[in-house]
Amino acid sequence: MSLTPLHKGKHTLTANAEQLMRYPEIFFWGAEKRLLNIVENYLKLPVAYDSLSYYYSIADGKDLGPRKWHRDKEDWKMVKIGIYLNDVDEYGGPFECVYPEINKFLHQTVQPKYRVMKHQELQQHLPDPKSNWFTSCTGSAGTVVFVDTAMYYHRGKPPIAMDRAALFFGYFSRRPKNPYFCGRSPLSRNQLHYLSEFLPPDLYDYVNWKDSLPGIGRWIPKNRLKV
Ligand SMILES: O=C(O)CCC(=O)C(=O)O
Ligand SMILES: [Fe+2]
Repeated sequence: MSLTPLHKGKHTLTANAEQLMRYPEIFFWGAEKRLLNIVENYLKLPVAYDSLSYYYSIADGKDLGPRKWHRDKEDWKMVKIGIYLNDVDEYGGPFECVYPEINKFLHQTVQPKYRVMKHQELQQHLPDPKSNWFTSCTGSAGTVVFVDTAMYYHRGKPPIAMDRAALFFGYFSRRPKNPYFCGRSPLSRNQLHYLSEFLPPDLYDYVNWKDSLPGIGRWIPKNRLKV
């Protein structure tokens, strides 16, 4: 992906549907039964697989978009599986997540709920900003991160030394709290139907979970994540 004039000034580039459809094996990787079982075990509910997003984060140090501390709004609990496509050190935009104790404190104190905060701002909410309050997931290319991005405050640290390429696969329950915030991947429902035809038949409902939403739920338009 190049920095054409169209991309200039953007902190994060994403792959579009056509680019993702060129490599369906990436989508299929996220539909592995072993991964779905891990997610189901955590959610204790039937799982929806919300496909994936590709983020290419430019080393511009800007504290914007998913680089601000936030919680994802799709469901009460969810799982994201992130994979780094290049080595990521502390200057290369590691994924970061607040520790459980502090996260609990933030749930109790931050208003409004789901408030999005720059690093400095979140620090002001902490009882002891100098304490160890988050984990930083540095790792080599191929590192895999499992995280509940709905329950836990998280961010991609703004990269300053090196661009960071990563994939994020999304999972939540089949009856998510906010269908409007689901479907973050650029793939259309038709493309998801098409891809799921190549999967074992018992996986069809994981991918096409929207088909079984009651009422108008399934017609709620996609709220594409803008980064
Ligand atoms: O780019 C990152 O590391 C953060 C991504 C993120 O917030 C998400 O996928 O929910
Ligand atoms: Fe997020």
